[in-house]
Amino acid sequence: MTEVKLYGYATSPYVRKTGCFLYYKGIDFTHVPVDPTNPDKVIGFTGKTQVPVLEIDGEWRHESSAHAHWLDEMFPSKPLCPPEHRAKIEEIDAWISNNFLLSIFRYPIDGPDTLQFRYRAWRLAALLSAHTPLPEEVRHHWPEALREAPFIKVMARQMNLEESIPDMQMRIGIELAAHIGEGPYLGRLSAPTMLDFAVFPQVVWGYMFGLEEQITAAAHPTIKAWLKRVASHLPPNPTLVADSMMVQSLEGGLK
Ligand SMILES: N[C@@H](CCC(=O)N[C@@H](CS)C(=O)NCC(=O)O)C(=O)O
Repeated sequence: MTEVKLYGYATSPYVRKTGCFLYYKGIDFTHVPVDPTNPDKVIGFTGKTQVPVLEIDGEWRHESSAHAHWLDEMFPSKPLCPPEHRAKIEEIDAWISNNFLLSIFRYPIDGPDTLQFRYRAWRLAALLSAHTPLPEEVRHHWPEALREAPFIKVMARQMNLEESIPDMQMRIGIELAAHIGEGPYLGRLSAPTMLDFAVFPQVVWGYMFGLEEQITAAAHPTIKAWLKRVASHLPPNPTLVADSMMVQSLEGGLK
């Protein structure tokens, strides 16, 4: 039987994305948690500190979007990128990578040092600790650690920091709704693809794991209807965060 492993921490949107690819395809896999403060211990074999790492029968690869294509080669049923839609999928995937996913890291770059930011960062450290326990001292300084993370500083160079954070969030919400359009799935496609699974877990996980009170994006009727459709293809917790840390159900958030 094919052995599939996904190395990474669930606080990474890219790890959650590859995780949803696997869940959608119904592939049996092992999630191997990685401690972001000591990644070498588990993924030292890659020569890098980057997650996610997907391993299939001893061969491993980086890059979440590349994982979708590799999984389609290895497990063709339920394609994440059907060849007939490849051009459209690549175009929207570039928007997801260069706008939607990057925007998740904006707040630690130049957001104000509010109590809300600190609570969020501390909760992220708690969610990590459920898999790879972090020392109390490290957890306490997680807000500062996020602001100083070298890979987040690299991401900052790819963003337009002239645009205010509220304007960026508003623009990305509008662009997401436009990419869904009449649906039923992103790109107006008739079945879910890698695009839906790249976005979906990021929109819902904060509600499920104590980072936000509401699924904020679900305030938009087009996005809410799309979230319900995508959720129907995934397990109740498709995020890779430990079940024990769940505080609100996805089903409840989408009522
Ligand atoms: N383009 C990559 C981005 C992966 C990425 O940036 N992962 C972050 C975690 S969110 C990471 O591993 N950062 C630590 C590092 O690069 O050392 C992908 O899609 O897989």
